[in-house]
This record gives sequence, structure tokens and C-alpha cells, in this order.
Amino acid sequence: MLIMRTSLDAKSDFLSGNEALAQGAYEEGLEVAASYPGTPATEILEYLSGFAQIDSQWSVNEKIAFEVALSSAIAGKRSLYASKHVGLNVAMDPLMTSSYTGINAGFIVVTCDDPGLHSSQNEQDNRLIARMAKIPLLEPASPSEAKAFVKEAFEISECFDTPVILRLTTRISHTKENIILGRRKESGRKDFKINAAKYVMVPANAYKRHIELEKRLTRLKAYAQSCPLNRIELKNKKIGFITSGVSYLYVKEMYPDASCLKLGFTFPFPDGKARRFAKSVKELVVVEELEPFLEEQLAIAGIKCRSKHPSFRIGELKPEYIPYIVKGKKKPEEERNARRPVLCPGCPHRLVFATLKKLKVVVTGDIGCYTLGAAPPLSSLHTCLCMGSGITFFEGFRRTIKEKVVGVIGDSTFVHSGIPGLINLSYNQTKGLVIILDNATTAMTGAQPHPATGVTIKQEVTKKLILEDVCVACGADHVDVVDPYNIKGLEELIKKRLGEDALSVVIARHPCKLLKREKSAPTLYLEEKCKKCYLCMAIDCPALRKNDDGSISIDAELCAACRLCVSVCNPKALQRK
Ligand SMILES: Cc1ncc(C[n+]2csc(CCOP(=O)(O)OP(=O)(O)O)c2C)c(N)n1
Repeated sequence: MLIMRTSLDAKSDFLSGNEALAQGAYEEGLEVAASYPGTPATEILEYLSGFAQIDSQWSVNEKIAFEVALSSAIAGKRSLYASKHVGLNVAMDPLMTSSYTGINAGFIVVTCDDPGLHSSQNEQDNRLIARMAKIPLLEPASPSEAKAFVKEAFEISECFDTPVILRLTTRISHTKENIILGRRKESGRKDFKINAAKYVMVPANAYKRHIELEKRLTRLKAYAQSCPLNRIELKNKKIGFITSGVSYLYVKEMYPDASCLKLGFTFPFPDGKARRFAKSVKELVVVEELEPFLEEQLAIAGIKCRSKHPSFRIGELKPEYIPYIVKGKKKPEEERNARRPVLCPGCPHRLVFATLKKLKVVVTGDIGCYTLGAAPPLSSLHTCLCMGSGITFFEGFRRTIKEKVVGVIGDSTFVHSGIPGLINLSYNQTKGLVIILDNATTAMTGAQPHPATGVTIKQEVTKKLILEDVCVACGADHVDVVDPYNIKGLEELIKKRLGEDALSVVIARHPCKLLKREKSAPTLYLEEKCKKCYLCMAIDCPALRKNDDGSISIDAELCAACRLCVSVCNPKALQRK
């Protein structure tokens, strides 16, 4: 639901780190915001879209979001890009050269990293990207700092003519804090002045801009030494911690009396301040999640510190682990006993995966709710790397193995990065079957609209992308639309297309069950007919339960009446009511 945030009704609000950052950006006169959904970053744009003064958009993918936001800044409006850590990989191309062009009005790049992989395909540390892209990096420790750091970020951006990376992690993005709300300042537009030497990155211009960039980094480094975001807290001098982001709060919790160099501005690294701090304490310990980023900066500056055990490069940090870092010990073994992932009852994806399992095909998958098709007992998605790879991996497998292969991809992911893959199949004369799992939303990240839903982030009706037409234009020989709830029809169609020497796309279209709960009578179970074969349990529906006496129960609350269990029950113990 879209909440319009036009007036200041309250003095404070209980906000997550993402919301606090967005509130800060609003107050600092942000005018343009662009993103593609991704946990843990999604709520930043959702919150911003509630402000009438901010031109917010879900872009088709992160590269586009980055370019829309950066170009708006160059054209003169304060702008913001936000994504999860892997989203920034998609935007790497413009990001790497944005430090050369610089900005005009302030431009903030928010990356929300996910140490511990709560909902991601990897746990890369994007602080390394800041260093590679030569862009200043700010790391708040809490939601209130996330808000305060936006102001600093805009000021640094405009003062040094550079994008600024603001890095949150899941714990900061999703932790809530009482946040003081302020009034919006109009930041004032900047005029755009034609300047090819600055904005046209051909080699001769880019070479000169690279020289400028190096000079800027020297000035930024000098600023980082005096910047109030980097502060020395001198207490007990026996041990001194250098830390940034949420790790600072963990240090405070475990060692409240220790001295700290609390870093908020971590690249370029304030080595002068670090050297001063190092001299004032007996032992120096760096506490940071994932990569030894600060530690490496200290090593470059020739400042000795205690290295964390390499086991701490993996997974999230917890306050209780800090004594292990202090003693140079290995991270304690963790049990990752997360809830077993399962598709929702009535999820249209389940019907497709049950069919693919029956047909015993190799399935190259992609990222979305449908990645859960990989989990037993369905076990019918066999690769998943990154967004868009469901189609491109299909090509590699199809050209390599003898078995039948099917590529699957969600509707939002198809628009994000699947379309070039489909063109590549057609252009390189690869035949076979791709299935687009079209549930009319970006379900995995909380049901955001995308171009094929015909609705914008502000819930306005817009031009709707017709997936069938796109597939034809990309070169598919056959494009069929089928409702996966028509289980027989779906199986017959897949079999038919698999048997042909053509490039086919099947769009399996049924809205996500969480978009609209349809009221339909739950499936019936007739125990007297049940042969206890448990084929029904192999579809992994949360509405079905095997009782201690061997019978089956159906949870009427959960049953979405998709009838998949009815279709697999040979003795007809499961029936349509
Ligand atoms: C580069 C990148 N951006 C964003 C994400 C977060 N994310 C994972 S899957 C997904 C899209 C899922 O939507 P869709 O393809 O429609 O599948 P559904 O979840 O609806 O089944 C998103 C945005 C990501 N993992 N990688």
C-alpha cells in the first residue's frame, strides 16, 4: 500500500535503518531516487515513494537505476541510488566511471550488504567496491546514524564533486530505532553546464579526469582525518578497538570501558588518525565483519594490529564473538538452523516444478521464489547463480549435455536481465524450451510491481510490457501462455514443446497467491480410499500433513485449492470438494 508522506504529523517515528536513511534523504532535499528491489535494501525506495516531492522509480534493473539517478544528479537534482550488495555488481559499469565524471548536485549510492546471507546468493563486502571505484565510503552504525550520515554524504558529494557510497548491512537496514523527524530543506537545484571534458568519457578526457580523481582522493583522505564521523573515544588504554558499522555497537556492548577509534568514513582511510590512536593504546584490535578491509588499510599504513582469524571472513559477526577476535581465536562453529524453505500453499510455481520433476528434465534456474523448487522433495531446479542466468545457463547446458534441459526464470527477473539471454539464444540458433514463471509480481522481495504489471512504484497505472510480444520480438519460434493450475494442459504443452526442434517460450501465468487470497473450498481427504503411497507428500505442500497414524490431514486455512495434490493422488483419496 502506498502511504503518502506529505506533512510532518509527528516529531519522531520508530523507523528501520532503511526508513531512517530515506527520511534523512527526504529532509536533505532529495529529488530523484531509483532502485531495483532486493533484500535488505527494498524499503528505502518504498519509503521514499511515499513523498510527493521525490521522483521515485523501480527501474528495470540496477544498471538502469544507477544511470537514471547519476544523470539526474549531473543534470542538477540531488539523487540517490539504492540496492542490495549484488545489485551494485549489475551497476558496476556506470559506477566505475562515475568517479571520473563526478556529479553536479549531490549523489548517494546506497549499498545494503548481507553478511550471513540472510537472503542472498553471496556475502560480498562492498567496501572493496568503494576502494576499487575510488569513491568515498561512509558506514553508519545504527538507524539514527544512517539518517545523520545522509546529510554528511550529500555535503561530501557536493563539496568534492563525487558520488558517495553509504553502506548499510542487514542488521542496520532492518533494526528499528526511535528517530527524530525534521523538516525538508530544499537543497536548491544546480545548473547543468555543458562540459564535454568532464561528462564525455572518451579516452583523452577520461585520462585527464583520472588525474583529477587521484587529486580528489588525496583531498578526501585529508578530510577523513579531521572528519567528525571518525572519532577517537579514549578510555581504558590496555586495549583499543578500531571498528566501523554495526561492529562498533557490538564492541561497546562487550567492552564498554575500552578505547575505540569509531570510523564512519572508512575510505579513503584516515591513517593519520589511526596512527595517533594506535600510539595511545597498548594493544590494537580491529573488529569488522567479512573482509579484513580496515586491517588491510592499517597494514598499508604500516600500523600493527591484531589480525582476526580468517574464519571471521565468513558470516555475520555477533557481540559474543568479539573476545575470540581479541584472543586471535577461530570463530565458534555456528549452526545455521534456518526454517526449511518451502513454496507457499497454492504457489503456481509448485505446479510447474512438480511437472518438470515428473518429466525428469535438467532445469537451469534463476533467482526468485521459484529457486525453492531446488529444495527436496521437489528437487527440480538444478542450477542458480545470479539474476538472468536461468536462460544463459540453459544455453550452455543445452549445447553441452544430452539430457533434456529446460530454463526457468521469473517475470521480474526476465525483464531485469533475461531478455538479452533470450535474444542470445535466438541469435546463436539455440533451440529448446524456456519457461517464464509469471506470477504478476516480484514476489521474493515482497511483491513490488515491474514493467509487465503495468503499475509504477507510486501505484500509478502505466504502459504494460506484454511478455508474449517481447518473446516473439526476441526471436522465439513459439510463445504459449498457460495457466499452471491447468495441470494437464501444462504437462502436455511442455512435452510437446520439448519434442520440437524450435526455440520455445512457455509463459506459465497465474498470480502469486499472496497478491489476492481467492476463497475456494479446500481439498477433501477420504481416508478409506487412501493407499498410503504418499505421492501427495512429494509435492511439498505446507497444507498437507502426515499424521502419526499414517493418514493425511489438510489444513483448511492453508489449502489454496490448487488441486495439485488431487492430480497426483491415484486412489482418489484427495478430491475436489
Ligand atoms: C542483482 C540482484 N538484484 C536483486 C536481487 C533480489 N531479488 C532476488 S530474486 C528477485 C526477483 C524475483 O522476482 P521474479 O523473478 O518475478 O520471481 P518471484 O519471486 O516472483 O517468483 C529479486 C529482486 C538479486 N538477488 N540480485
